[in-house]
Amino acid sequence: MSNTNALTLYTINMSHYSEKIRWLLDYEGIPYVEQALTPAIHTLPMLLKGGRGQTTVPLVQRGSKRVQDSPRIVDWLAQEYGPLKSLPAESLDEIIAIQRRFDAIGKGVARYLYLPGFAHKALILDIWTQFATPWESRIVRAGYPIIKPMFKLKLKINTKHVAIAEQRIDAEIKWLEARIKQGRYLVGDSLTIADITAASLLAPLACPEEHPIYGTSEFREKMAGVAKLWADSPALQWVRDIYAAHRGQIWQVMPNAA
Ligand SMILES: N[C@@H](CCC(=O)N[C@@H](CS)C(=O)NCC(=O)O)C(=O)O
Repeated sequence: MSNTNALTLYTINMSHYSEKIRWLLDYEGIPYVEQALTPAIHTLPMLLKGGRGQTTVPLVQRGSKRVQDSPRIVDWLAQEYGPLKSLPAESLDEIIAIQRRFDAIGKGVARYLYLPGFAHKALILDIWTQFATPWESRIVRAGYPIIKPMFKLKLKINTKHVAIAEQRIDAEIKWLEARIKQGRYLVGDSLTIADITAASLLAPLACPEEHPIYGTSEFREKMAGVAKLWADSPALQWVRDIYAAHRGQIWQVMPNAA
Protein backbone atom coordinates (compact mmCIF):
# COMPACT_ATOMS: atom_id res chain seq x y z
CA MET A 1 0.00 0.00 0.00
CA SER A 2 1.37 3.45 -0.88
CA ASN A 3 2.03 5.94 1.89
CA THR A 4 -0.31 8.86 1.23
CA ASN A 5 1.74 11.11 3.54
CA ALA A 6 4.93 10.64 1.54
CA LEU A 7 5.96 13.59 -0.59
CA THR A 8 7.24 12.94 -4.10
CA LEU A 9 9.22 15.56 -5.99
CA TYR A 10 9.20 15.18 -9.76
CA THR A 11 12.27 16.68 -11.39
CA ILE A 12 14.53 16.74 -14.40
CA ASN A 13 18.20 16.40 -13.41
CA MET A 14 19.31 19.55 -15.23
CA SER A 15 16.34 21.70 -14.21
CA HIS A 16 17.23 24.71 -12.08
CA TYR A 17 13.59 25.26 -11.01
CA SER A 18 13.67 21.65 -9.73
CA GLU A 19 16.89 22.42 -7.89
CA LYS A 20 15.16 25.36 -6.18
CA ILE A 21 12.49 23.09 -4.67
CA ARG A 22 14.94 20.25 -3.95
CA TRP A 23 17.12 22.74 -2.05
CA LEU A 24 14.15 24.14 -0.13
CA LEU A 25 13.05 20.64 0.93
CA ASP A 26 16.60 19.68 1.94
CA TYR A 27 17.10 22.94 3.84
CA GLU A 28 13.81 22.64 5.70
CA GLY A 29 14.34 18.94 6.44
CA ILE A 30 11.06 17.97 4.78
CA PRO A 31 11.32 14.30 3.80
CA TYR A 32 10.65 13.50 0.14
CA VAL A 33 11.40 11.03 -2.56
CA GLU A 34 12.72 12.42 -5.81
CA GLN A 35 11.46 10.97 -9.05
CA ALA A 36 13.76 11.98 -11.91
CA LEU A 37 12.07 12.20 -15.29
CA THR A 38 13.65 11.98 -18.70
CA PRO A 39 13.24 15.14 -20.82
CA ALA A 40 10.64 14.73 -23.59
CA ILE A 41 9.24 11.62 -21.84
CA HIS A 42 8.26 13.91 -18.94
CA THR A 43 5.77 15.84 -21.06
CA LEU A 44 2.63 13.73 -20.83
CA PRO A 45 2.94 12.71 -17.15
CA MET A 46 3.50 16.33 -16.08
CA LEU A 47 0.64 17.59 -18.27
CA LEU A 48 -1.72 15.04 -16.72
CA LYS A 49 -0.52 15.35 -13.14
CA GLY A 50 -0.33 19.15 -13.20
CA GLY A 51 -3.82 19.61 -14.63
CA ARG A 52 -2.97 23.19 -15.66
CA GLY A 53 -2.07 22.78 -19.30
CA GLN A 54 1.64 22.96 -18.35
CA THR A 55 4.30 20.29 -18.83
CA THR A 56 6.91 21.67 -16.44
CA VAL A 57 8.86 20.27 -13.53
CA PRO A 58 9.10 20.64 -10.59
CA LEU A 59 5.86 19.11 -9.39
CA VAL A 60 5.16 17.73 -5.93
CA GLN A 61 2.62 15.11 -5.03
CA ARG A 62 1.29 13.92 -1.68
CA GLY A 63 -1.53 11.44 -1.93
CA SER A 64 -3.99 12.85 -4.46
CA LYS A 65 -2.70 16.43 -4.02
CA ARG A 66 -0.43 17.63 -6.81
CA VAL A 67 1.18 21.05 -7.07
CA GLN A 68 3.08 22.26 -10.13
CA ASP A 69 5.08 25.48 -10.60
CA SER A 70 7.81 26.38 -8.11
CA PRO A 71 6.28 29.52 -6.49
CA ARG A 72 2.99 27.66 -6.04
CA ILE A 73 4.93 24.75 -4.52
CA VAL A 74 6.67 27.15 -2.11
CA ASP A 75 3.27 28.52 -1.00
CA TRP A 76 1.83 25.03 -0.56
CA LEU A 77 4.85 23.78 1.41
CA ALA A 78 4.63 26.82 3.70
CA GLN A 79 0.95 26.11 4.28
CA GLU A 80 1.41 22.37 4.88
CA TYR A 81 4.81 22.18 6.59
CA GLY A 82 5.22 25.72 7.94
CA PRO A 83 6.39 27.79 9.58
CA LEU A 84 9.46 27.51 7.37
CA LYS A 85 12.73 29.09 8.50
CA SER A 86 13.38 30.17 4.89
CA LEU A 87 10.13 32.18 4.86
CA PRO A 88 10.18 34.43 7.94
CA ALA A 89 6.76 36.07 8.26
CA GLU A 90 8.13 39.54 9.00
CA SER A 91 9.86 39.82 5.59
CA LEU A 92 7.50 37.76 3.48
CA ASP A 93 6.59 40.42 0.89
CA GLU A 94 10.19 41.32 0.19
CA ILE A 95 11.24 37.66 -0.05
CA ILE A 96 8.41 36.82 -2.43
CA ALA A 97 9.22 39.83 -4.62
CA ILE A 98 12.84 38.66 -4.94
CA GLN A 99 11.71 35.11 -5.65
CA ARG A 100 9.55 36.51 -8.47
CA ARG A 101 12.37 38.47 -10.10
CA PHE A 102 14.72 35.44 -10.26
CA ASP A 103 11.96 33.04 -11.30
CA ALA A 104 11.41 35.42 -14.21
CA ILE A 105 14.92 34.90 -15.64
CA GLY A 106 15.03 31.09 -15.29
CA LYS A 107 13.81 30.40 -18.81
CA GLY A 108 16.25 33.00 -20.18
CA VAL A 109 19.13 31.23 -18.39
CA ALA A 110 18.13 27.90 -19.97
CA ARG A 111 17.74 29.55 -23.40
CA TYR A 112 21.13 31.22 -23.08
CA LEU A 113 22.97 27.96 -22.25
CA TYR A 114 21.17 25.64 -24.63
CA LEU A 115 21.98 27.70 -27.72
CA PRO A 116 25.71 26.82 -27.56
CA GLY A 117 25.00 23.64 -25.60
CA PHE A 118 23.13 22.07 -28.47
CA ALA A 119 26.40 21.94 -30.41
CA HIS A 120 27.41 19.18 -27.96
CA LYS A 121 24.99 16.40 -28.77
CA ALA A 122 26.80 13.68 -26.80
CA LEU A 123 26.84 15.78 -23.62
CA ILE A 124 23.17 16.77 -23.94
CA LEU A 125 22.12 13.16 -24.54
CA ASP A 126 24.20 11.87 -21.63
CA ILE A 127 22.59 14.42 -19.30
CA TRP A 128 19.08 13.82 -20.64
CA THR A 129 19.32 10.05 -20.29
CA GLN A 130 21.02 9.89 -16.88
CA PHE A 131 17.89 8.48 -15.24
CA ALA A 132 16.27 6.98 -18.31
CA THR A 133 15.11 3.40 -18.51
CA PRO A 134 16.64 1.52 -21.45
CA TRP A 135 13.57 2.08 -23.62
CA GLU A 136 13.38 5.80 -22.72
CA SER A 137 17.02 6.15 -23.59
CA ARG A 138 16.44 4.52 -26.98
CA ILE A 139 13.46 6.81 -27.70
CA VAL A 140 15.31 9.99 -26.73
CA ARG A 141 18.47 9.06 -28.62
CA ALA A 142 16.61 7.94 -31.75
CA GLY A 143 14.16 10.85 -31.52
CA TYR A 144 16.81 13.53 -30.88
CA PRO A 145 16.67 14.92 -34.45
CA ILE A 146 12.97 15.68 -33.85
CA ILE A 147 13.09 16.47 -30.11
CA LYS A 148 15.86 19.07 -30.51
CA PRO A 149 14.04 21.39 -32.99
CA MET A 150 10.78 21.02 -31.02
CA PHE A 151 12.59 21.94 -27.83
CA LYS A 152 14.26 24.91 -29.54
CA LEU A 153 10.91 26.13 -30.76
CA LYS A 154 9.19 25.69 -27.39
CA LEU A 155 11.92 27.39 -25.37
CA LYS A 156 12.52 30.06 -28.06
CA ILE A 157 16.17 29.11 -28.43
CA ASN A 158 17.13 31.48 -31.23
CA THR A 159 19.56 34.36 -31.53
CA LYS A 160 16.92 37.06 -31.06
CA HIS A 161 15.51 35.62 -27.83
CA VAL A 162 18.96 34.68 -26.53
CA ALA A 163 20.06 38.32 -26.99
CA ILE A 164 17.01 39.48 -24.98
CA ALA A 165 17.78 36.82 -22.33
CA GLU A 166 21.36 38.07 -22.07
CA GLN A 167 20.18 41.62 -21.35
CA ARG A 168 17.71 40.45 -18.71
CA ILE A 169 20.22 38.18 -17.00
CA ASP A 170 22.75 41.01 -17.03
CA ALA A 171 20.25 43.37 -15.41
CA GLU A 172 19.49 40.84 -12.63
CA ILE A 173 23.18 40.15 -12.08
CA LYS A 174 23.76 43.89 -11.65
CA TRP A 175 20.78 44.09 -9.26
CA LEU A 176 22.21 41.18 -7.26
CA GLU A 177 25.64 42.80 -7.09
CA ALA A 178 24.18 45.98 -5.67
CA ARG A 179 22.09 43.99 -3.19
CA ILE A 180 24.89 41.83 -1.81
CA LYS A 181 26.88 44.97 -1.03
CA GLN A 182 24.31 45.49 1.74
CA GLY A 183 24.83 42.06 3.30
CA ARG A 184 25.50 38.38 2.74
CA TYR A 185 21.82 37.43 2.51
CA LEU A 186 19.27 39.09 0.23
CA VAL A 187 16.79 39.64 3.05
CA GLY A 188 17.66 39.78 6.76
CA ASP A 189 20.56 37.88 8.25
CA SER A 190 19.82 34.28 7.34
CA LEU A 191 19.11 32.17 4.27
CA THR A 192 15.61 32.59 2.84
CA ILE A 193 13.78 31.42 -0.24
CA ALA A 194 14.99 34.66 -1.87
CA ASP A 195 18.60 33.41 -1.66
CA ILE A 196 17.64 29.85 -2.61
CA THR A 197 15.77 31.09 -5.70
CA ALA A 198 18.48 33.49 -6.85
CA ALA A 199 21.28 30.97 -6.29
CA SER A 200 19.54 27.99 -7.86
CA LEU A 201 18.28 29.87 -10.92
CA LEU A 202 21.74 31.33 -11.55
CA ALA A 203 23.52 28.06 -10.71
CA PRO A 204 23.76 26.86 -14.35
CA LEU A 205 25.82 30.02 -15.04
CA ALA A 206 27.83 29.92 -11.81
CA CYS A 207 28.49 26.15 -11.93
CA PRO A 208 28.91 25.55 -8.17
CA GLU A 209 30.94 22.43 -7.56
CA GLU A 210 28.28 21.01 -5.22
CA HIS A 211 25.86 20.56 -8.13
CA PRO A 212 26.13 17.13 -9.78
CA ILE A 213 25.42 18.46 -13.29
CA TYR A 214 26.47 22.13 -13.35
CA GLY A 215 29.59 21.41 -11.31
CA THR A 216 31.20 19.06 -13.83
CA SER A 217 34.10 20.31 -15.92
CA GLU A 218 32.33 19.27 -19.12
CA PHE A 219 29.21 21.32 -18.31
CA ARG A 220 31.35 24.29 -17.28
CA GLU A 221 33.28 24.25 -20.50
CA LYS A 222 30.66 23.29 -23.08
CA MET A 223 27.47 24.84 -21.71
CA ALA A 224 28.41 27.56 -19.27
CA GLY A 225 31.48 28.61 -21.26
CA VAL A 226 29.35 31.27 -22.97
CA ALA A 227 28.71 32.95 -19.65
CA LYS A 228 32.31 34.23 -19.55
CA LEU A 229 31.19 37.83 -19.26
CA TRP A 230 29.78 37.10 -15.79
CA ALA A 231 32.02 34.18 -14.73
CA ASP A 232 34.11 36.21 -12.30
CA SER A 233 31.38 38.63 -11.28
CA PRO A 234 30.70 39.12 -7.56
CA ALA A 235 27.13 37.93 -8.23
CA LEU A 236 28.14 34.50 -9.53
CA GLN A 237 30.82 34.27 -6.85
CA TRP A 238 28.03 34.92 -4.32
CA VAL A 239 26.07 31.99 -5.85
CA ARG A 240 29.10 29.71 -5.39
CA ASP A 241 29.60 30.95 -1.81
CA ILE A 242 25.95 30.40 -0.89
CA TYR A 243 26.11 26.89 -2.35
CA ALA A 244 29.30 26.13 -0.45
CA ALA A 245 27.87 27.46 2.81
CA HIS A 246 24.29 26.18 2.64
CA ARG A 247 23.61 23.58 0.01
CA GLY A 248 25.08 20.46 1.59
CA GLN A 249 25.18 17.27 -0.41
CA ILE A 250 22.78 17.09 -3.32
CA TRP A 251 21.25 13.66 -3.89
CA GLN A 252 22.22 12.15 -0.55
CA VAL A 253 19.73 9.59 -1.77
CA MET A 254 19.80 9.19 -5.53
CA PRO A 255 16.48 9.92 -7.29
CA ASN A 256 14.32 7.10 -8.53
CA ALA A 257 14.19 6.74 -12.27
CA ALA A 258 10.62 7.09 -13.53
N1 LIG B 1 7.28 28.57 -13.71
C1 LIG B 1 7.79 27.23 -13.63
C2 LIG B 1 8.89 27.04 -14.66
C3 LIG B 1 9.44 25.63 -14.63
C4 LIG B 1 10.24 25.28 -15.88
O1 LIG B 1 10.36 26.06 -16.82
N2 LIG B 1 10.76 24.05 -15.87
C5 LIG B 1 11.50 23.55 -17.00
C6 LIG B 1 12.76 22.85 -16.53
S1 LIG B 1 13.90 23.98 -15.78
C7 LIG B 1 10.67 22.48 -17.71
O2 LIG B 1 9.98 21.72 -17.07
N3 LIG B 1 10.77 22.43 -19.04
C8 LIG B 1 10.13 21.41 -19.82
C9 LIG B 1 8.73 21.76 -20.24
O3 LIG B 1 8.35 22.94 -20.20
O4 LIG B 1 8.03 20.84 -20.64
C10 LIG B 1 8.28 26.94 -12.21
O5 LIG B 1 8.65 27.90 -11.50
O6 LIG B 1 8.24 25.79 -11.77
